Amino acid sequence: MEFSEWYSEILEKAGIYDVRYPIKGCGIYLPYGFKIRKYTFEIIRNLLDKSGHEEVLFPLLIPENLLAKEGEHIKGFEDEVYWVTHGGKNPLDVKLALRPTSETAIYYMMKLWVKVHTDLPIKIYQIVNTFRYETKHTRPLIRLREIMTFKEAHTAHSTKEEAENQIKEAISIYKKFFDTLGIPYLISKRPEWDKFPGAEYTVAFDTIFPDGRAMQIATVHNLGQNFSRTFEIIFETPTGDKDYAYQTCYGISDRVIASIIAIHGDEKGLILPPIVAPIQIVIVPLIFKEQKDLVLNKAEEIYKRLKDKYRVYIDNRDIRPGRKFNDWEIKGVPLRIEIGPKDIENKKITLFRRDTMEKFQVDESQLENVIEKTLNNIMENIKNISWKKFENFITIMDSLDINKIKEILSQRKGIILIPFNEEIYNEKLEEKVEATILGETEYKGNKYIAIAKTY
Ligand code: P5A
Repeated sequence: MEFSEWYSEILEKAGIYDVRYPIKGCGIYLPYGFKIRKYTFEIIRNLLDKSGHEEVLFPLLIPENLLAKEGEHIKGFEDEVYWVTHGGKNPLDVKLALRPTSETAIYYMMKLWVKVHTDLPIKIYQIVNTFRYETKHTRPLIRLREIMTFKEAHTAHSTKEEAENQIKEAISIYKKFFDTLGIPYLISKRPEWDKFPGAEYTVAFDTIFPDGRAMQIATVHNLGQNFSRTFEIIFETPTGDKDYAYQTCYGISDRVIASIIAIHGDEKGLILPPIVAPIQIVIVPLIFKEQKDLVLNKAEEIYKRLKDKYRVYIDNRDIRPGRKFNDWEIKGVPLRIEIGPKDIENKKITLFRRDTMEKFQVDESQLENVIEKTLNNIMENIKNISWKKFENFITIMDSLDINKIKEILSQRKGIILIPFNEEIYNEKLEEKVEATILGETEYKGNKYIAIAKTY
């Protein structure tokens, strides 16, 4: 089955996201999808909180004069901004933008917060919805017009070095985040023509979807003093001079959820990393008439043993076990416990793991140990598989061969790495290969230009 068809089907069948809302690029997180989102963004929240970031919440509306203040920035976004022009029937004095991102809102306030070097650094983030009138083909959770889960971090520092170190910290946070989810990535420095509007440079994380196309899943931007000059974020240095703050920002979005789905899933449905699975263990009682109570009591007993440590659910529906198995396989529940009269008699429990589709028995007394090991093992396994697939999608070439590149990109796709060479590193190359230059990257110790068909 073609990837995009599989993807649409899984969003619906697993109860993740409903695309039928009557606005293009906007959809609904259903309860199961919402929980995946919640656990996923809890991971990044923890990583940010632990590294000295503080969560804030800014207004959705940005007055036109603020949004337009930084020249490059507004040039980059002007075609994508939604405008609020009226309050009821009255035209507004100042048009208000629905934030496409929040630099201008946040940096206006930072000017008020920063006076001396001791007010720095500031490291804040918010998880909010943003709006971009995307003109490219919209796709659920991938290219949204209302980006429902936009995690944006913004920092300000008193030296250039500190801002540079912040970029390193942001990259290491995102690495940990994607590693925790088993999402493989290539990190590259975007070319000049593709950097974030208003940034000095942009570093991006790209993963590869099953159809071989690259997907930008995170970006980290060094803003230098561009915005601080425009927004007059000025501080007094230890020697009594004045300087503009050095700034960075970095963001991820719902694309992370799309990646979890796309990268780990198989033809049967989702395979969720246990850490984000809304249900980590489902208990399915195999009910036969005479022993109904015996089985249900056992299921309840096992549930009680596990519920404090795991997200467990007993599926008591009055339908055939086969249907239940199928439902939970589509939903990607990592581990299933089957409880039947025979097993109870033998003091055994039957486990099934979604990633390998293996069924095996354990002694009842060993249940907790085995579950802990198996869930860890599932995570390791899906991470290894996804990195293997990713690496199979990487083609290293020892020289620039336009025809070969085009051929690979039209068939297997993936990411092509060609040796870095300043002379060929320009927008013309994109036209020649009819693909996107992701940027310059280091791969296994060598420097390359990364090229791919992208989303
Ligand atoms: C960094 C955070 C920014 O907006 N400002 C604050 C900076 N960078 S960005 O690259 O433009 O966006 C950050 C990440 O958001 C994802 N993204 C999207 N996701 C879904 N739908 C969209 N229309 C969309 N546009 C951007 C990308 O993962 C991007 O890296």
